[in-house]
Amino acid sequence: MRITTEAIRAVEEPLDANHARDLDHASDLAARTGVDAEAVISEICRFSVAAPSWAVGTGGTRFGRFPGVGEPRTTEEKLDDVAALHALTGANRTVSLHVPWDDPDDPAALRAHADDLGLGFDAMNSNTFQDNPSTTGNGRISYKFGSFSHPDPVVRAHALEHNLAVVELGVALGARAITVWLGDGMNHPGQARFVDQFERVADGLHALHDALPDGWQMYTEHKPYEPTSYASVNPDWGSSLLLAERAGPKAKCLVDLGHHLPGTNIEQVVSRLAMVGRLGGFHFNDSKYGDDDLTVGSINPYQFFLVALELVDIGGGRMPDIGYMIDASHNLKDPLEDLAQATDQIQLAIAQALLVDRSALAASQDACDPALAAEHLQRAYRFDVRPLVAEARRRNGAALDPVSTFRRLGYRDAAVAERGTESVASGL
Ligand code: RM4
Ligand code: MN
Ligand code: MN
Repeated sequence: MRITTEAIRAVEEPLDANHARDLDHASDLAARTGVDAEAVISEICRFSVAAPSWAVGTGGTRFGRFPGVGEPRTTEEKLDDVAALHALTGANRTVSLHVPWDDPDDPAALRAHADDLGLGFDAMNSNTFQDNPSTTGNGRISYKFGSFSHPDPVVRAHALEHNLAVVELGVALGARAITVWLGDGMNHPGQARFVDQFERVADGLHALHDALPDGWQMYTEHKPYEPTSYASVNPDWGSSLLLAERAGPKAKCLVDLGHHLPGTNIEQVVSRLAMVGRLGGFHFNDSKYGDDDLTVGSINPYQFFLVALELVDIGGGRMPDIGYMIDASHNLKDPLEDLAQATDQIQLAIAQALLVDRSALAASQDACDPALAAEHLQRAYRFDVRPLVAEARRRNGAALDPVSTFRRLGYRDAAVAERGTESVASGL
């Protein structure tokens, strides 16, 4: 089933009158605080965030997985789901693949399918955190003790080969970036020398960097622990920056919002990386304890607003041109509903960040007046930007109310009819 603008409009017709009233009210309020609501709406219209192919199926934990129904059986069907999501949000124009969870036999056909759906391919993701017959030669090679950091050069060479194959696939699909998140590290103190592991990873990433086609970027993604319980080779933004610098100019750092130790000031991390020209992209999600992959904005919406504020600052009043991806896992919700909620939360935070009167904020900073600065932030954060975001979606041909409209359109029932109740999507 394809979701069309016409079908959305038909289902949402009863919402139109209230939406128009809410939009007028929000525009008036914005004008009174000196902000042009139109500028906010048009920036939200422009913004897009990639959907992760691994999150259109139900996620699991190490204690088990409770699959949903009508899950996509192939990468093509994952794209169909992302197209449905994009029809509802107007803001998921690309999909980020994860290889070999996605391992298309015919990349040209997959690209044609994406073209037909109006989708493009965002950063590719490699996977050397698991052994997989198609990448590790049916058990001949194992990443049990690391991939790029492994003491055995044969294993390291395989890890590089896999990453190069991911880039090659990305080229065929029209992608322009690869995200490298490694499970490498130590589960036990004394298992390896920190410096040896780091140097090997740095060498591997450097080799990958030098093989990147023109116009490509690579993103190094840090994470403090898991699957390593003692030390990850790339645990924090400082290490990520060192690795990116060692790799070369096409390497930048990716910030996954859930990959920080509790209490880390993520917006400051974002600022630092941007300051040195190495902020490459984001994996949006939210976190209570660790890498929980919870829905964006569901735990720390204020922190997320501050991150968006930093981004708008970096972009000089717009979202800067870097890689934006969602990285989430949903054990209980319908994955498409969760991704629609995540996208909505991202749009809301950007709209709030755009509502901050930047010159007034700068004046309060120069005047050493933190109380006034707080007034500016709170005024924007407490502003109900939902009508502005809904209007941006409507102008993009998408839904005022994505989740309700998704339900009314019966997309999941149609997917069950086509795919059955037993299908299990590859991924987490
Ligand atoms: C990791 C990390 C990567 C993601 C995998 C599935 O924790 O967030 O970005 O690709 O999970
Ligand atoms: Mn991630
Ligand atoms: Mn993660």
